[in-house]
Amino acid sequence: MRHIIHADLDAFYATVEQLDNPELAGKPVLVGGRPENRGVVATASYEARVFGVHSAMPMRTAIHRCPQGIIVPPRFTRYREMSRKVMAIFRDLTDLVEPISMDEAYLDVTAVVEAGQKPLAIAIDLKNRIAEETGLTLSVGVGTCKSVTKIGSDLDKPDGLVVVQPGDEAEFLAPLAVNKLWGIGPKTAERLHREGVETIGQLAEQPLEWFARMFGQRAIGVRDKAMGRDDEPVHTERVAKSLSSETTFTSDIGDAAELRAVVERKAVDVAHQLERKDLKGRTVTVKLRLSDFTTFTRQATLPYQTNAEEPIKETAWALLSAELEPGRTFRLLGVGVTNFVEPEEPEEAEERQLPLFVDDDDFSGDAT
Ligand code: DCP
Ligand code: MG
Repeated sequence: MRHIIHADLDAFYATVEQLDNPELAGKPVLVGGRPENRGVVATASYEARVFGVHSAMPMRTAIHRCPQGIIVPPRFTRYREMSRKVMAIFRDLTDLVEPISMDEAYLDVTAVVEAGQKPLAIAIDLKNRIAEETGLTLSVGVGTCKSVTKIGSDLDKPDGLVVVQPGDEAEFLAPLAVNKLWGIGPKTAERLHREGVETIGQLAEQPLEWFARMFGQRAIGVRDKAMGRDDEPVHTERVAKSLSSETTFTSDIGDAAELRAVVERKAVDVAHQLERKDLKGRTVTVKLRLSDFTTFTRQATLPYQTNAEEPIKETAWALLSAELEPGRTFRLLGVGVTNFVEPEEPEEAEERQLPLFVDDDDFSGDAT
C-alpha cells in the first residue's frame, strides 16, 4: 500500500504578494493584468474570493465584484523562487516528489510511514514547516492514492488538512459531485447528470456494462477512480508539459508581414518537436516581449489535440495579430504548445470536425 500526500499552496501568487508587502495582508488582492489592458485575474486572495472573484476572470469583472480589490502585477521570478523553496522542503521529506505546477505536488511518503510515522503527523509537520520557513499556507490531502489526495487537498482550503484512512476511500468520495473526479470534465458531468448520476457514490454503484457504454475504453479506469482506487505512482521524472520555440530579434519588429513569417517559422518548429516526441497538445501560446520589455502571453485552446503545422500556425497568428497596433514593436516572439491531454474524452473526439478554434479568455501570464 502507498501513502501519498497531495500538497497545494493557498492563493499562491496573492499570498506571496501579501508576505512581501505587509500592507496587503488581510486585504483583497487581485494578482493579474490591468483591466484597461484586458487583463485577467491570475489569482485572488481569499479576502477577494468571498466577493466571487476567481482565477481566469477578466480583471474588469473582478473589480466590478470587488471594487476595493488591490490589483498587483504578477512577479513570476519571485513566485518561482518561492516555489523552489517549497519544493526543497517537500524533497527533504521524501525523494519521491512529483511537481505538478509551481504550487502543487504529489509526495509519496510510504517509506516515512513504514519508518514509523503516522500519515497525519507527517502532514501536520509538513504544513508547519512550510508555514515557518516560507510564511505560506499549504493545503494537503493524505491517502493511499493520487486521485483521492488531490480531491482531499481541495476540500478544506485554505490551510486545509484532509486525511482519508486506508479502506475509507469509497466512503469519502461517495457524497461528492462527479465533476470532482479526475478525468470528468464539464461535458462528461453533463452526460452523467442526464443519466441521473450526480455523486461519485452514484457513479460507483453503476454496473460495469453501463461504464462500458458511457466511457468506452476508459470504463475500468473511471470505475476504479470512483471507488477510490488508483494505481498511478508518483512520477519523479519530469515529463515535458509544454514545448516552445522563441526568438529574440536583433532589432525590434513591428511589421505585420515580417511578424507573420516569424510566427509561422516558430509554429512549424514546435509542430516538428511535437511530432518527434509523439505528443499532441490542445493549447497554443504566443509569448511576446515589447520594446519596453513588457512580456506577456496569449493563449487559445483548440477543440482537439494536434501536432499539425496548420492549426498551430493559424492559432498563433490569430493571437499575435490581435496584439498588433500601430507603433507597437516586438523584441521577442515565441510559440508554444501545452495541454497534452490524455486520454481523450470520447465526446471530444466527435468534435474534431469542427473548424473553430479560439475560445480561451485572454490570459496574461508567463509560459513555463
Ligand atoms: N494561476 C494562473 N491562472 C489560472 C490559475 C492559476 O495564473 N487560471 C496561477 C496563480 C495561482 C497559481 O497559478 O496562484 C496556483 O494555482 P492554483 O489553482 O493552485 O490557485 P491558488 O494557489 O492561487 O489558489 P488555491 O488556494 O485555490 O490553490
Ligand atoms: Mg494553489
